[in-house]
Amino acid sequence: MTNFHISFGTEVADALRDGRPVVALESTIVSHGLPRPDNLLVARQIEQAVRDAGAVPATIGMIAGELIVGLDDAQLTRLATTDGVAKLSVRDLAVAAATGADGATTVAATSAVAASAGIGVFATGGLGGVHREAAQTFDESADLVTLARTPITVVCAGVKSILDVGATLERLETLGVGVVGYRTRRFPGFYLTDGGFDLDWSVESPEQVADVLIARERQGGHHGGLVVAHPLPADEQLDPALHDRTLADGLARLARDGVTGKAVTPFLLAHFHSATEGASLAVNVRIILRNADLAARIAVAAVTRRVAV
Ligand code: PSU
Ligand code: MN
Repeated sequence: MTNFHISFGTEVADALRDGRPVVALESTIVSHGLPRPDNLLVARQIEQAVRDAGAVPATIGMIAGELIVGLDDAQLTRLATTDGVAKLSVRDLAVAAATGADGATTVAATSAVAASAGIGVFATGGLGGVHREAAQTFDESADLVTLARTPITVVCAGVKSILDVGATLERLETLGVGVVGYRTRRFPGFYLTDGGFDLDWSVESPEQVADVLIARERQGGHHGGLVVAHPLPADEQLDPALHDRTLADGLARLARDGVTGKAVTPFLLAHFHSATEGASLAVNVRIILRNADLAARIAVAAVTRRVAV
């Protein structure tokens, strides 16, 4: 049963029918989060990382108004290389479908569609969150409120340090979204290993995440999303001094250029990629590939445990 009209890639449809592990992947990082031409290559590498760890990748996006779970290579190429691909949050999905748009799904939209399609694990880079200045602008990503009502496990490297990390953690708490560190009690800051805040819980293995998922299921239907925060090892993070300089400069440009709304996140990411001459891009790619690998191992463990219990 699905709430959206969804078309499935053949491989994903087969895997879901057979109860094999599947990992959802978003397309906004491909169309809006990473520069061309790397974006398409990285999109394929992410899928390969999921496969290498034993699961089937289901990259989600919209082609000519059709919501697709498991884009094929031609469709992925179209979203990665065409101008005018819309950035779709949950609220955009119906209008985009009705108008026949091409669109890439954010964490929020990907989570909603994946859960609706029966996929329980999702890998991304960093979650959207509360923007700095949100007290004035009210700019808080719909990723947060969507996770409050969507039963899915999102593997991410925390939230980007371009956001207000502390406020984001507070909102996740209010919204009832579970947050566990993967082998850490510190919430990661995406480019940075340590985002500066403590976590209440940590898990040690994919099997332990699977145990959490089984417990949630047995406790009934009141659970929404679960964030598995997976930091980069400290020796792989972006140089913190370079990070701080780039962020200060990016925020100043944001204010100067009057960038607002859904353009904020892509603007700051693009600024990082150009200002660090690719260093942040390399870090960004590492984050996503590591998260894809961990998400796949969680999906495998969840399938194995469920058969075992
Ligand atoms: N993290 C990344 N790159 C991205 C995003 C997150 O490393 O491109 C995208 C995700 O799709 C996320 C979105 O859902 O940015 C958040 O945008 P906004 O702040 O407008 O909600
Ligand atoms: Mn926003």
